[in-house]
Amino acid sequence: MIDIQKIMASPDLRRIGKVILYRPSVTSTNRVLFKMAEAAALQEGDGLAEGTVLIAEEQVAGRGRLNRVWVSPRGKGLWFSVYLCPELPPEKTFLITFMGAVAVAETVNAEFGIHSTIKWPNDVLIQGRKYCGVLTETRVIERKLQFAILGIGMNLNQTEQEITESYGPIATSLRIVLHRPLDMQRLFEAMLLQLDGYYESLLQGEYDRILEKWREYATFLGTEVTIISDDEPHTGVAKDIDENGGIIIQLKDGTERTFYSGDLFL
Ligand code: BT5
Repeated sequence: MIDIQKIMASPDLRRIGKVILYRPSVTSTNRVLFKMAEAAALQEGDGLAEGTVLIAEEQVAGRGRLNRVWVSPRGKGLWFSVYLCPELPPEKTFLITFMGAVAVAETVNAEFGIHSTIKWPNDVLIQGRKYCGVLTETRVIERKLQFAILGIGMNLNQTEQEITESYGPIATSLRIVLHRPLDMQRLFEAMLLQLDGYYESLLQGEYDRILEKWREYATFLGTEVTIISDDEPHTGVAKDIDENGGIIIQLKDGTERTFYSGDLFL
């Protein structure tokens, strides 16, 4: 369904997408690529080029944060992962997730002239409904990041019925928003180009470029939100993100609290 040779031959890609592995069906692209990266670290295999992408037509055990399920039906979306080895302090790996979300929002908005927004920490939404989730998994040894697997799942071609049957009105697909089926090849290629560009910024230490873009899309900043963290709801105004990607919320009693995990309700 996707001509990976054509993308790999693109002269514009520096790292991400120079090597693309394609599988009809996997458990989870994150899981499979993580295992490949571990094997490469132990030098069991032939090594793995930084920026290698693994894309699958379907995932039978796609996952979200906290081992939640990420539903990834065959041919209905882009389900892929990228192998990255940036020199980054472990507490800055949130930038990889942010970079992924920004690249998705930017690509989709430019391709289709629509307005994606980002919801902390890892969702991309249209009209308030989630069509993309990002999951970064890392291997850290002695406080050093060995590698990161950036996983991106984008709902493209599910119908309204298929989406609402699975998740209700909180989710959507680009097909629902655009009222037409999507050309995966074109979108995937455009996605990898954006990612490759932002990854170069990350490697150059241009964290502000990523953070500024992220804030631009994070339209919930400055609005009242509820975060459920450790099973406790907290309501207040989302002020900003801190230097380690935590969300700073001014609670109703006027105090500010920073959360590093949780689910945000807008
Ligand atoms: C995420 O987790 O949003 C991260 C999703 C990352 C998926 C990619 S696909 C390629 C790579 N390989 C993987 O195995 N994973 C990555 P989280 O914020 O925890 O959201 C998970 C929640 O989103 C679930 O509990 C469901 O409520 C909902 N959900 C599941 N599948 C969905 C889908 N296809 N579209 C929208 N929402 C979904």
